[in-house]
Amino acid sequence: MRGAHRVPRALSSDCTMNQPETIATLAASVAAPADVRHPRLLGWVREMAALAKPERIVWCDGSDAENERLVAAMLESGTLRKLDPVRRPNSFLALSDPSDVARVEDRTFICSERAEDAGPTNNWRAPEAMRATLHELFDGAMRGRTMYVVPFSMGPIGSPIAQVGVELTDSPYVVASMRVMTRMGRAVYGVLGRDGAFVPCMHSVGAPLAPGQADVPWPCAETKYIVHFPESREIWSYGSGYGGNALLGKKCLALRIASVMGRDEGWLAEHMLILGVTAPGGRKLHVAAAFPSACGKTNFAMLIPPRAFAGWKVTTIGEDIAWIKPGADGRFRAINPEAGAFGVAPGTSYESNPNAMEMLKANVIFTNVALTDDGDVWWEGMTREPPAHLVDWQGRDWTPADGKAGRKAAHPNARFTVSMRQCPSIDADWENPDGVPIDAFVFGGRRSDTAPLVVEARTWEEGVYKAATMGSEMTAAAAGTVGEVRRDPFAMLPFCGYHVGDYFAHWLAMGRRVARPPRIFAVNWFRKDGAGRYVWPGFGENMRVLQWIVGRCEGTASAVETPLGWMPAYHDLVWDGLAFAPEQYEVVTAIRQEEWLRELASHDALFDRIGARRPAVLAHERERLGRHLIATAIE
Ligand code: SAT
Ligand code: MN
Repeated sequence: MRGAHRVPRALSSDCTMNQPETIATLAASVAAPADVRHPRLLGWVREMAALAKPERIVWCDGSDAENERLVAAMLESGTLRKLDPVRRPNSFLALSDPSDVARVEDRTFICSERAEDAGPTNNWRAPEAMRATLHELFDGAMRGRTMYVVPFSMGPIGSPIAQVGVELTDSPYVVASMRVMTRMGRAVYGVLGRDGAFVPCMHSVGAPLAPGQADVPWPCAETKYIVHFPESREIWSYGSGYGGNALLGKKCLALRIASVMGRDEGWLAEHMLILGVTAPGGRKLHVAAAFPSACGKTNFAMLIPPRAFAGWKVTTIGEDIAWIKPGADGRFRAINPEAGAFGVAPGTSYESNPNAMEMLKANVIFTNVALTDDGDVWWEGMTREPPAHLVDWQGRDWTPADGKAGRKAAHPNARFTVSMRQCPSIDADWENPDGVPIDAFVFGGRRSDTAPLVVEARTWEEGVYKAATMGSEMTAAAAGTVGEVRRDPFAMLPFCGYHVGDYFAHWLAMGRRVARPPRIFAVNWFRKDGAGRYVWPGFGENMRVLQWIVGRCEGTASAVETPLGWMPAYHDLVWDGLAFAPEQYEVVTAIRQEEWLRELASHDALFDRIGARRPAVLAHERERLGRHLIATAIE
């Protein structure tokens, strides 16, 4: 495998003898900038350097000059190629090792002190044993490489809701990406002061270099570990340089560790986009919506209303993660802890998401998309006709004939990394440290059948049940079987850092913590007809559903009661400018008894897995739903 060379142990200890690496020289090389005055941070960096044995240490300041140096080095090493400066100014393409293209959920661990606190949906290892494994893996892991100290803030720097992390990494690609995805740089050292709290995040691609050994463009290791210690709030990641495996502020800190903080401190860390929506002459509402990875969150967050919705405005606060806290006004307030988007490129086009396309015009790091002959990027779905020739994500020639034969030019989980600031629909309040008040929660999966276009829960408890039992067909965002339905509670299955039964209980309790809890809706844009075609047009047309949700929150939209909750009748949605017949509406909204009996059996299997920590309220909701479905003659 390209890039996965591990230095044999014997050789690596020889290197130690050739390169005198005494504690004294190490300590000298740890010398931190004057504004780092935090003994615990210094001690940790020193300890990690002694373990991983990098050749040098760089304390990152987040400056343009530093970024330019990193980029220059990555152009030199082949990690990045520069795209055409006119077509795609200041933008770069990285092609990963073909073995390192997505999150590795089966290599992701929650090492709580007790196994039962990780729960049945997480991989657990005893912390002691895991620490021993990690120490062995990280011993000398950074030999021949630079260890970067990357200080970052999730949330605006210095804001009371922000959390600080420090990532140590031997990947310059990770440093450049963290600079886009988080508030990274010198100001964070100031926030830390002498004793500020931070989450230590240790990362190595796991590919040490022997003296004279040539590097590869995308170093990584066959063995991968993405490890969280929830009690001590630590993250260790080994062997991957890709996305959520390596940019540790995102899924590892802002979801897995933050979900534990939220449980302990009375808030929520969620896999949700946040958007603002304003009707002509109306009040501005805010919606937080959870979908599994690669189910169109970025598209929904940046939705452009269709022509018939003149005067409606949708603005973007976040597109992947929300931190939600009870506010003094009796409402939930949400912030986006991230500063950038790490979005799925394939399928993104001027038809599906014009805002994203505008956002991607300059200053982007693309990963695993295809390269055009004129130095620009392309991916499946960007244009109707593919270019006549491309270099694919593995660096091979590609023509439309290859596409017809089923070979993708871009990897299905190819990504763009870009600052949220460049998003044309960015909300004026997106960095407001008080967050925005949430009016509605929306939960959605990718389902060809069973789940209707939209349904509103009658109560908070019914909404929590819907979110807890969400299912979705798997996408390429994680290694696994694409297309298979899996239960993905709250779209948090791979991201909840503790027992999922306790997480449900936490949600139930949080609904009682605010005087005005948001309404809860479940949506499904992905229903198919008998011929396997998507029926709902999706994208901007989702505005029609969003409008109904706004109307429900405002008390103006009507609905019919179904066994699942409140649903819009055909005439409750606005159809101006879209030819969508009642028969098509029937296909996307039908509640079929036989599908729902199968669905309930699958809910039961989930709850069986959860065991005794399933809140009794959800058992009660399950019974009620079963009764409703059987009592109502449907089909
Ligand atoms: O976890 S990643 O950030 O790589 C992508 C995702 O799953 O949404
Ligand atoms: Mn995500």
